[in-house]
Amino acid sequence: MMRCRLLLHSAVFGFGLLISLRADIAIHWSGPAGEPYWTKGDEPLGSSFVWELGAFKDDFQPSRRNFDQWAAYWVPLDRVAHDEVGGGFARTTTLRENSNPFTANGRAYIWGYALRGESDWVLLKSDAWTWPDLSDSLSFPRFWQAQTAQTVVGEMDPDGNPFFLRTERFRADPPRVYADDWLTAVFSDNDLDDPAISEWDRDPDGDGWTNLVEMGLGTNPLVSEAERRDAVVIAYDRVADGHHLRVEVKRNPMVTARIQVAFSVDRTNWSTAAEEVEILEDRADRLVVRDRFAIEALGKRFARVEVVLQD
Ligand SMILES: [Ca+2]
Repeated sequence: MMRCRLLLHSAVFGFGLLISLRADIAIHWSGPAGEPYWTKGDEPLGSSFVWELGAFKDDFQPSRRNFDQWAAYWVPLDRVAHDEVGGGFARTTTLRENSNPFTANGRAYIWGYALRGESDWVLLKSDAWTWPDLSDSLSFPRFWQAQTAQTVVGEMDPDGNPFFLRTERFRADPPRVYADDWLTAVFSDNDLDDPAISEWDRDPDGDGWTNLVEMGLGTNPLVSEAERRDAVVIAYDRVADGHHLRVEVKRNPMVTARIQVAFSVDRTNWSTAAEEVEILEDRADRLVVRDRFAIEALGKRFARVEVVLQD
């Protein structure tokens, strides 16, 4: 009797261990190497073309008619630059949670798009590309290959002649890009190799704004422009108890950086807390805040815009 109970315990333990080992599922996703990948203008895709594996949240169904809304619903799980030498792309990533929109049996897509220049896009889907159910101990790794997919936009010619995939061109913004991709898009390879130019805290155009700030506000880090004068506007709002600083910031809607405004009385201690900073407008392309304290109450007040890198 005693022996039987022990066996049962070890069996339960073994089952629990099996589930925890299966909780992460590998997804291998790729487009074949050595094939011609072309832009709509019949140019070979370069390394500023990226491929993302992801899904659309809120059950959004991407189509040619609603292309201008894709970026708002898109959530990437993984991304890779196009291999302009070998052609194609290949990555292995891991699904760790069935969080929205990577819900069990939900549809996966591969979206390829140009980081700069024209909006050249390819969107691939397949009935077989559904997210694994991580609670199912029998889920298995996925192998998703572009040549087995259908195009939502873009043209595919499975025999690879004259092209394997060709993009389509849209008048719409691509999804938000990550910080490192912004660097790749705005700096040349030589600049990227030179930390004195392309590190986040550098200011190659000498306008007093670091590269990090230029990214967050969507200005050009290599050209000191007049347009930046309205990238940050500081004004006063007259409220009952006096004058309150109002700061309006143009945000770069294409990047994942966080933008916030901090206030200070001594330029040493800065606060972004809600007790001091009232958010008046919080949009992808614009942030407007107001100081909760009147200048008259504190004597003086300073404001600064902070750009914080995010994954
Ligand atoms: Ca600068």
